[in-house]
Amino acid sequence: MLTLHGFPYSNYHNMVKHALMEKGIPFKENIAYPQSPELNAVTPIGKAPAMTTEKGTTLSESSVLLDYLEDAYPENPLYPADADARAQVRQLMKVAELYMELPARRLLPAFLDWDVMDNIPGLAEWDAMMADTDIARKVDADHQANSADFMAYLAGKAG
Ligand SMILES: N[C@@H](CCC(=O)N[C@@H](CS)C(=O)NCC(=O)O)C(=O)O
Repeated sequence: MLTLHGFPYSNYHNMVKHALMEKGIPFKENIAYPQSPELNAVTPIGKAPAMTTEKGTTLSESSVLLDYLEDAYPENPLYPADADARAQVRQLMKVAELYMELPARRLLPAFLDWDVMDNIPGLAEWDAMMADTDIARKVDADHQANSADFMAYLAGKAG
């Protein structure tokens, strides 16, 4: 059985876990924290999540894991069938990762100091934008859940 390695409060871990659950793929969850011996044993960079496939291959990077699940388990697709629409979903995933999650992640230390948070201009507008998790559906004609939904939604949760 496929194993997902990571920890429950990781947004990246949860992107992949949501995809596994939505697609109905049986999996084991191995709770492992960044840079721990358990995680370092299955991924060269020690970040969560990582995955051990049914063939025993170890993989890391959440977008790679999402693509792998779609390729290996095509039932209950999380990407549209049309190549252009698929590219648009992947575009949203990339935008969510590079320009939403990674900048938002820099704010995490500020959670330790609420005065800092109160003084960040535009934070309320950012939160409102991130609450609109339907962004991926706007380019997905069949209005089914897709991998960009999970990536955009959980990128928002990280901030
Ligand atoms: N680009 C990676 C990022 C994963 C990542 O940063 N995971 C965090 C946990 S949410 C982590 O392991 N951080 C510890 C570290 O960077 O050493 C992915 O998409 O999987």
